[in-house]
Amino acid sequence: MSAPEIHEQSVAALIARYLKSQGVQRVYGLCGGHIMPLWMRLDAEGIRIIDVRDERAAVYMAHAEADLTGRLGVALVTAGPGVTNAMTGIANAHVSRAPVLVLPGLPPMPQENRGALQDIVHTDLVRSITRYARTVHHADLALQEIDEAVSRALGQGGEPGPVYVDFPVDVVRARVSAAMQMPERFTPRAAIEMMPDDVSVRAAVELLWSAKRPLVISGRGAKGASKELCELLSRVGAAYLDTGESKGLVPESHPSVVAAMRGTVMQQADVVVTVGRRLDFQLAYGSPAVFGEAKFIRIADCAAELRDNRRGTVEILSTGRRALQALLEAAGDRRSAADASWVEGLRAKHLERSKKLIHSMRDAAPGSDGLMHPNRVLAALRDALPEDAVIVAAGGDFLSFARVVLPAATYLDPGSPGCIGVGTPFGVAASLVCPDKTVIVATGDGSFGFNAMELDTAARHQAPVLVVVANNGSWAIEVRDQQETHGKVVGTRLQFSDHSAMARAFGLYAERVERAEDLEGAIERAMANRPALLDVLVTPEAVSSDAKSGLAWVPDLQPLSAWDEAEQRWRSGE
Ligand SMILES: Cc1ncc(C[n+]2csc(CCOP(=O)(O)OP(=O)(O)O)c2C)c(N)n1
Ligand SMILES: [Mg+2]
Repeated sequence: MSAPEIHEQSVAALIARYLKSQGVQRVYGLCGGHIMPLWMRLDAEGIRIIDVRDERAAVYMAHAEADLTGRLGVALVTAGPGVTNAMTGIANAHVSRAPVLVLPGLPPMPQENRGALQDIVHTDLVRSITRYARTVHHADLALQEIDEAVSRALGQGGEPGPVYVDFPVDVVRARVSAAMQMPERFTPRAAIEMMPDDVSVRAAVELLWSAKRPLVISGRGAKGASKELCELLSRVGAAYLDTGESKGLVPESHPSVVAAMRGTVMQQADVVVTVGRRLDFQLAYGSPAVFGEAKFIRIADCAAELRDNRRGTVEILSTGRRALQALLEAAGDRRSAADASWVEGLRAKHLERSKKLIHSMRDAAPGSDGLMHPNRVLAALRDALPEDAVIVAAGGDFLSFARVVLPAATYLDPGSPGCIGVGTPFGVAASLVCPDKTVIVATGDGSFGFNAMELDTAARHQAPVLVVVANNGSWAIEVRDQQETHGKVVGTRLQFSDHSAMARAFGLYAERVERAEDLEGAIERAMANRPALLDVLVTPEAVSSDAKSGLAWVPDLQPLSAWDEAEQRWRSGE
């Protein structure tokens, strides 16, 4: 018997129409019989299928799409190994709180638990790394289930993040009764905005406007609140630190930006406001060992960002933008007690350090191996990139260098999950989502290897991305840790492989760059011929700030050596 036709009223057709009604334009996936009915119906609805070379990359791409658009990202993966391959992507989205819908297939129900092809109980695997993980056994419930999953992914009523709904393929082919195709299911929900309560807002204003050394730190939950954030910083006269989750919200020209004084400002602030930001390892878990006696004001639209690690003197459960608006309104023209000279002093030092760094990058000395310093590559990229470029950074040492110096109006990196292979998939998706912007991936060679095959996806879909590989022939940050902590280098060196040859094999424009003086021309040619790759030889001897800080050896109490020592002293009552 030949395979049945996929009917207009089938679960597959209705899910495709549902996704279309939600504004989904692209789905990232890797084919397989268990998902083919849905795949074909998505195509029939005009939803573009970006077919990738590993399911993990499909989820990374859906994640990047979600981060860049603020809307749902969708990945379609087949049963069994399709799902297990996707799991790193799902876990990454889980920690990053990215709204991603993962749609896999399952063997038909009559073959369940009989040793069917690709038969694994997926939901048990993904439950702990998703907001919702269900198998749908009845066609009539398909729309309801997927609608619930999408709402949860978008954080409507909880923390946003990945969700998972799978369907045995016989259910995907089955028809949904006309009655259960309720039109309400196809109406996209408006984004839910949570308003802050007046009592908390007044308490926050009292605390913040009385602070002498106020500091504001933003994260995921501050997205969309750029205007309000800038206004609050100006009105309060606060210092500001961004984090990878929310780069670009406050322009570098704003007098509150003191990024190069991160450590100092964290120690000196007396009131710290977190806007949609977890106090995770990047912020020393908010520990008094690092933040001293500072009081916290926590603003967030979900529990994870509201009170993790430190309670706030004031905690405001609200959409970030709404809370900031309410603070500004409640404060009226009240004068801030902030010590203007404190912020001005930090800002002056920040500018001095940043200027010095940018200036010195161009002349950064090569290693004893004669290979150029990674900062030479980054300086050349800085010069060539438009201000609104989308930057994707990944790597060990190279991420540490790139994070600090590349312009970051829009910026993606492995974030707190530290998932270093995301570069190329994030970049491919970004270049499809933002075709009018220049998208570059700045990646270490080790990190690049994980998903290097996605160059093929870039070529097939003509995704106009430029991948720049900092080729130091090693997992350099780990090499240094071995040298300094263990006195022996083992299993951390790679080859100086020719990644440009590999890229050309997939049909990309690519060059290998060995000398600093060739960078400018190579970048210009690559930019004009995207998708493109530059394989730039750099010295593994360059020591990044992450290497110096002790991040690589993973101290017991805190992520960085200095914070770890401070934490030990504080805990022992010294
Ligand atoms: C998936 C994953 N595997 C391993 C690690 C550990 N790790 C962190 S940085 C790093 C080295 C990265 O090497 P590369 O991308 O070449 O950058 P480099 O340090 O050489 O500049 C490794 C192995 C990780 N964070 N994530
Ligand atoms: Mg490397």
